[in-house]
Amino acid sequence: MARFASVAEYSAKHPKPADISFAYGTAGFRTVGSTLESTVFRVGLLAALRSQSKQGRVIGVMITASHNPECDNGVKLVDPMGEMLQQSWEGYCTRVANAATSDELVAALAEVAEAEAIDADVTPRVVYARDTRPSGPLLQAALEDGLAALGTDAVSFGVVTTPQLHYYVRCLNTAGTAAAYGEPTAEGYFAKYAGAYLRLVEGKQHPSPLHIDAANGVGAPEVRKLAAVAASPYLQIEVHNGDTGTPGKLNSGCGADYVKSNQRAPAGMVLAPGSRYCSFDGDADRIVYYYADEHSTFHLLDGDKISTLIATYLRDLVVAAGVEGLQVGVVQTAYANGNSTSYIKDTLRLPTVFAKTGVKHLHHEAEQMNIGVYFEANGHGTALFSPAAVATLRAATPQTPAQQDAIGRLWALRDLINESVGDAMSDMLVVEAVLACKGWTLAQWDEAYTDLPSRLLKVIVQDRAIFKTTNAEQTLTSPPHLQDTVDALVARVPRGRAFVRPSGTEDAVRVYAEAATRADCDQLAYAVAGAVF
Ligand code: NG1
Ligand code: ZN
Repeated sequence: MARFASVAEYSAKHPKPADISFAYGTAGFRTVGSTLESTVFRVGLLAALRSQSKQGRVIGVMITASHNPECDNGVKLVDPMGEMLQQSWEGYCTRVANAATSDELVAALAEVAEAEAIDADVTPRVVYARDTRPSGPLLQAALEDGLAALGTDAVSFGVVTTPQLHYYVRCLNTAGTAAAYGEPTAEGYFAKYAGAYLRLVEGKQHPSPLHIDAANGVGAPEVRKLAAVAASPYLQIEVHNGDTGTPGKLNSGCGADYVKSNQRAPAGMVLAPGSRYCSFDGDADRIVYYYADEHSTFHLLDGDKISTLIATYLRDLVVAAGVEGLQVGVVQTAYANGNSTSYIKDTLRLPTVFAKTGVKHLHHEAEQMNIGVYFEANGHGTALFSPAAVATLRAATPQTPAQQDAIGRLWALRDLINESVGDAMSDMLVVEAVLACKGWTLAQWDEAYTDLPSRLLKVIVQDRAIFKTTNAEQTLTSPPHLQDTVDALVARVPRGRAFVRPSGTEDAVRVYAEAATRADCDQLAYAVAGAVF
């Protein structure tokens, strides 16, 4: 197997820990950073094979553990259009990561090469980046060995956000085509999004400064660069939790996941009534907004609120544009608050579907729509314009200045949205633009609907593999009869809803419940958790 001749030698530098098995899940590989060296090395090998299987198109590798604690790390592959790795390759990743010896590793690689009929003469092309985690440099070095072992043409983008890497991959693979996405450089990224934002807000009132909790992660320096490129009174930001240099601070008591899970302001931020606040997560692919009312009560505007805001604005523009054939739809997961779903269906009158947890599933559903908005409740999402929608817009002939304005805004919104993946910076600009266009405060945005009280619990079980679901993860098919118990508990509570699913990123089972009142909701959540345990 001449093509893998160097693998054993490189692999000896990155031995697999004997007692750990790795699994490529919803977020790639993710676990304690110090245990991941062999896995990241092997992801380098897989990225090279993936690129060869795509005739040398550029594949991305991102080293990050997102909102997880600083000691964790992770790695995931990015496919040519900037989307998550095709699901059929996840099994290869898991097999290759778990090969016990160099011989087994080479055999596992050979199996992939054969199954995918990979042409060894194609030069693999890979780009990679990492977040600010302390384990990042060592893992990056392991990745570089994996890439070198297969003679990869590889380029590092250094320390950037996850969505920036996705953007670069898409730009590189679409350069020179009709679908060219942008310049594959930091300048290109900032210029594209800042430019589209300024087109949308021009002539509107200047917004007050936006306070950003950057989770002490890579979003902090990057959003400062974005604001500098925009250099405009329309984008005044104040970055909080922007310390990427002090060990232990990443995601600690701050960031989008903390704010969403705890329903409270992050460390280091005192909310002044009337001001606007948002939090990124550690790799800046999630965002949530929040504010304090005049009684200093905290209000969260999560992914569901962001998705309904964007869907509302898109729907308004589609109507104003007077163009036949454009249709906005919304994709949610079972974690979407029940009142957001009712609002989309009954008030906005837009089609909505549920997908399984994990953005790749939402992305896939949104691709089936004409204009698809998708968000997880935790703030991870974006919107997609289908080729059909783009063709319709291109062919549109406005009859009035108002129609022309609406069509121009739809184009600007499309440019402002990172279509490859959910992106905190791009989503932030979309929200800011919609608020500026509507002249809304966060409280006015929040008026659309009131969240039902909800509770998310994590239950540690002996074997989460016995928990199997169907119906976009809302119904258990195993263990036997547990779903009947959940149904009976739900039936007792007005507006009750609950489901149980195994986590794809942690060794735990998640229980979600909502109900008309906080007391009923909590009682339901704990009763279901008790049944699971
Ligand atoms: P799991 O661990 O499968 O629940 C979590 C999030 C997902 C998604 C992934 C990837 C919740 C309840 N779950 O998945 O939405 O973001 O991590 O990061 O927020
Ligand atoms: Zn993230």
